[in-house]
Amino acid sequence: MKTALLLLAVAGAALFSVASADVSNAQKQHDVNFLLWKVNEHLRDETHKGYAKTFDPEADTSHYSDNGEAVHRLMKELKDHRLLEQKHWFSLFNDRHREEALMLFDVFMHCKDWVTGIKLAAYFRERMNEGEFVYALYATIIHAPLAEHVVLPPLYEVTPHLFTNTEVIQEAYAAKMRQTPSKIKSSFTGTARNKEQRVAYFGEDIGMNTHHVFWHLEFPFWWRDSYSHKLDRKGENFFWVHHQLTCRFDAERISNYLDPVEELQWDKPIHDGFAPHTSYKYGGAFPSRPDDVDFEDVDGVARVRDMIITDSRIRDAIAHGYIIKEDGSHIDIMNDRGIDVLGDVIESSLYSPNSQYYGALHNTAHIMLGRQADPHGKYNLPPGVMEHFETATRDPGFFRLHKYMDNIFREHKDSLPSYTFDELDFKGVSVTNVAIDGTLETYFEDFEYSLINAVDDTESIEDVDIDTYVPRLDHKEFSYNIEINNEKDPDTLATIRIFAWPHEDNNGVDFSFDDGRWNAIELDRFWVKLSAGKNNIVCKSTDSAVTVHDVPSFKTLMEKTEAALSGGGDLDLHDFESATGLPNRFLLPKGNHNGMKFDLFVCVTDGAADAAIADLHSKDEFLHYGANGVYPDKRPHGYPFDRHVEDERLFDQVTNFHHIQVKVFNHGEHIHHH
Ligand SMILES: [Cu+2]
Repeated sequence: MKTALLLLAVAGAALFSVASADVSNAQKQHDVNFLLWKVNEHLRDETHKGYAKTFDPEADTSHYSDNGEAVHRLMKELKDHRLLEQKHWFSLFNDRHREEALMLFDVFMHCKDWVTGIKLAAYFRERMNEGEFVYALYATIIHAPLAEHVVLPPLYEVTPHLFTNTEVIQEAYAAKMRQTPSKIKSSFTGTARNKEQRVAYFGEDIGMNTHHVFWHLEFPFWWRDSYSHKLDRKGENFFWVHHQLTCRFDAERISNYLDPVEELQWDKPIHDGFAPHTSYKYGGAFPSRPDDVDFEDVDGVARVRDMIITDSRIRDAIAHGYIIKEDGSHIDIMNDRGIDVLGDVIESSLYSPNSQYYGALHNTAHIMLGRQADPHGKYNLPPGVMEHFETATRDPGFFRLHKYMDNIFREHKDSLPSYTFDELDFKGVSVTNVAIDGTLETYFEDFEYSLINAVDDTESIEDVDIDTYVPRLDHKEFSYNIEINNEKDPDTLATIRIFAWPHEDNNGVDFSFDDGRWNAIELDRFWVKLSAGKNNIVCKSTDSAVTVHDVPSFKTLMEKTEAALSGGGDLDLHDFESATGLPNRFLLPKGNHNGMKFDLFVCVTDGAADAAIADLHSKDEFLHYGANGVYPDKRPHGYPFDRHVEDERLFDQVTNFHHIQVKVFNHGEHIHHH
């Protein structure tokens, strides 16, 4: 049985915190469905329409935990006509856009009951920019205790423009005009002449894009604890989620006989250009970037020189082993906690102890890279793909930028002492065998999603089905079969950590142990209670704690909700409540025809010492990366491979670790449904 990597807080102080037992989960799901359905059109639910027309948000401030302070602020902006117009692009990295979206989020978070929340949502949906509205509502549903059981519809069906190629969207508009049901084929952006195209299935995967958006929604850089609570280990999570993307992307590249990613450098050309083939719903096409352009200063954002200064201040902190706070005092980073502070500094989030001095390397870098097509604003181009979490990973520059930051993190991790035998040893527990049941094999399968929310329509004409299908990487099911001998007491709590890394690079040269372990991909992490003597633990790939399953389609979600509402039945969508995690389909890198070699490690450590919360084993929640509460594992992410390894023989001597070599195959299988 799995234990949560993160547990939900039982109660929250702020938004929607008063339990309203009179509103069923099905009703809540209905409300959210209809608030997100065709967000660029007017509301379609009759009750919501009524709210939008007649509700006065400021009339009764007893519904708000802040006496209506947040709602007065937003209403003043609205009445003064200062808010961003509708039918205009929205970017979270635009300071004013973000400010407006967060004003709405703030209103929601101070609302004490569900019905008032829905009245507000209906009211502002008809009046605020659609992008701001969607962002604020998603953030609210994720963080608001009262919205706990609500499932957010797949983002690629709510705002399909940010996930779907322009050519496909154009065909969808044509199909709508002709009222012809259509299934349109989606292809990745480049051609075979572009080697980067071989790994486009990774960066352009709609599930991967959604994962990236959700992670940044769970751990927003703009988060203030006054919204409700502290986001535990936010900075370290920032490092870890992007580190895993970096390692996984490199494993995909090796699978496809490509060199690992090279890091971006501010004073060197950006080697790979990018043509996004993606357009805003409003505001034209995402800008392209040719190959080998030099970084230019971006007016109103930063000079290249500023980036280099920020970079060297951060590297100085790593070399010194401390961060200088705004008041001049020091925070020691030469310990397990250091990575968390450094993550806050590098992103930077509002948790950064000194953004005045250390800047906002990651966020500014995203904008810098996003603007290289029009750095001086001469052509009035909208923001680039790097300025949206939905689209950023499409650009190969994203992974180069993150490799650059990952190397800064590595500089810090490498400055910490290696783990010793005594630290790693779990005396009395040994892993006697590890085997894989089944084969490690990947394939592609077409996946269909609806574009109905991409196109304009009128209420008087019936919808026709307009779908697109796109190949997605997936793998066959397998299990880890782990034999553990326990000489300690029965019921000994143990943490099981499973990692794998590519054994050799694309030229067939073996990675050193120290480089290999830095590239380790986390496959699973969970807690078990060991019986005395022999234990045989079988753990399925489908249950991995680092992955999530596909959320049902928007249409299915609506059908299930309406059926539950009219039949009074239960709406059981529990499995989909957290969408934060890599798609389970991506658990294994693609591999190749000959079988790509991986070193797979199973590490069993002392669960009682690792646990940050009590009763770890009995918790059945499954909220990986989640946000509300304490992270259950005290160890740093990546433990025990997060620190540099001086002598790899140690990892053979520790009997509670076990290592096997496996191969991941891909035989070119592609399952079509058309
Ligand atoms: Cu990111």
